[in-house]
Amino acid sequence: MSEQEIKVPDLGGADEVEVIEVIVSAGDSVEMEDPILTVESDKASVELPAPVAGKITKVTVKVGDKVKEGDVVGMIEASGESGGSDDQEEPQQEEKEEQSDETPEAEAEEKQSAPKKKSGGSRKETVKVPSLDGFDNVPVIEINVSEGDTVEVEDGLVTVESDKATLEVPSPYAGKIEKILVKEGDKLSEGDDLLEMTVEDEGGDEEEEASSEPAPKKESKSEGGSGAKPEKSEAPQPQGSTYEPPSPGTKVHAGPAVRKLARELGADLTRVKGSGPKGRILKDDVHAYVKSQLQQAQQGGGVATGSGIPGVKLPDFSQFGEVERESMSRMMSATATNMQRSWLNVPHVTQFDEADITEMESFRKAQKTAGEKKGVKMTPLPFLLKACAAALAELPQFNVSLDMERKEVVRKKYIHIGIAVDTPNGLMVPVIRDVDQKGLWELAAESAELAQKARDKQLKPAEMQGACFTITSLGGIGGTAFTPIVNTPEVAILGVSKAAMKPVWDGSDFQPRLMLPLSLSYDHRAVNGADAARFTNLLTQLLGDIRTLLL
Ligand code: CAO
Repeated sequence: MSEQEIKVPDLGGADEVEVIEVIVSAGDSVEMEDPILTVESDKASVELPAPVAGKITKVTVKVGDKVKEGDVVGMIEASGESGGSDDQEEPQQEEKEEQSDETPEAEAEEKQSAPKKKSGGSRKETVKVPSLDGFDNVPVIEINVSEGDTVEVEDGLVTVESDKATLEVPSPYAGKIEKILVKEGDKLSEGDDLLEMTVEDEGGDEEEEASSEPAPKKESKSEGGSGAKPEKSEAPQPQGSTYEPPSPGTKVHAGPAVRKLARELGADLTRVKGSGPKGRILKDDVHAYVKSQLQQAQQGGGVATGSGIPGVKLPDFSQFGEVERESMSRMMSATATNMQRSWLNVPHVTQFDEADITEMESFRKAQKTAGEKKGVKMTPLPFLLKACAAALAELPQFNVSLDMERKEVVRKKYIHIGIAVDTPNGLMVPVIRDVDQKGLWELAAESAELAQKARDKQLKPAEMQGACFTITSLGGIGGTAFTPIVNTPEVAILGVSKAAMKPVWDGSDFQPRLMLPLSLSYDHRAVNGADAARFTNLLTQLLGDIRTLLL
């Protein structure tokens, strides 16, 4: 076991490059060639490999540091049989030197394949693979052009990827793609034929197009700041760390290992938010993105997730006045998610009606003394619970849930009803079981007890589960109507507003009647409008003559 320095190898001509990702930490075990760091020049993102298999004992650089060939970036304790450090480093170094020795030849070859001076007209050119930053036999992962396309100098032709870097081969000419000579998966080396082009000559004695400095066009270049010099200026070079995503114009800032991971997991990098320096996408970002997508898909039952609805962009509110921020409570954030899920998944319709509760209210008020004896307050809620239970029994299409994955309707043989309770911590919905089997006093006592438990944060999870339907009453507060959001996977919810005295025509006269506004929101996939009107109709009959609740 011997400790050795990890040095920056030949950087394919770049002088100084920036460390954009530190992949390992002290204590990590690595195999030979496992990536240690990612560095980025204005040409490419490259992962620096472990020179030997072993344990990292020290990392001496951090993100943002500039390094050059020969710099020590850390220490590694070589494991067992992988042998002496020098033996391991040497061949690699030689290999690199061989590659850099080849560079002048490559340059010469590129110059040969660069456009020649012409005095007008067009000519055929075979575009060859330029120097690939020392890489050989690298597979084509993407062909960015089609036959017949017109391209400009520097437009990306194909993307190749070694296990260390992703490189885009730019066009050395402006012209038309005649024939593509490679396909995805082909392995390319410097000098291989790539494609044939018809190149338009602008004529005159102008300089060769390809001799001009390639204009920066990729994110890794435009962000600059690396201080790395272009490898060569004579001919266009492969552009590193680029990937042409499906949506045109979207740029992705990620290293080869991250791209590889994203491809393996099927993640679209254009949708992943980078948390690295300059918004660079890291492996953790890809993992987090995939995890969130899976969670959303599971929670949403595969419906309406990934709907592509653009998020709401927030302005800088402080430009309008003083603001302060506070974290959402867990309950607020859970409610927000539930509301949004329901709103996006359920086609909502709200049916409005009014019930004449004049008699019901006289009866309720007459129970005041009895209530005091029992220690229970009789509010309109128990009557609403009883009426809804009767309506659910009469119109069982409201007592269902939809299983869209299996294309099944789940019919419930029980009647449990949730009641929305306004608490200082947010909205909670305890559930009263078997409402159809309980009397008004029992319902009054149970709803008061559950509402109190909700306010005291004493509800158990089981007390908030299993509802078939929900009642949300704002009657004690005010308002004439509202459009409640269905508490999925239920298919309907009854909103109740404040009862008010109104003149009601009885056929010969206007009579003062206490009218209770009802707002029934329903999932239009499960319930049709006629049934919704029947449901509220039935409620108004039951509440209008509470004797019918006994039938
Ligand atoms: N019209 C007129 N008065 C009404 C009424 C109505 N529809 N509903 C209740 N009232 C009266 C009650 O009779 C009571 O008056 P008295 O004290 O004079 O008898 C008063 O309003 C307060 O009632 P309450 O709210 O204490 O009791 P409740 O059984 O009607 O409601 C509960 C219980 C838990 C539903 C309620 O307290 C609550 O939290 N409501 C808010 C629910 C909510 O926030 N929904 C919105 C969800 S969507 O964001």
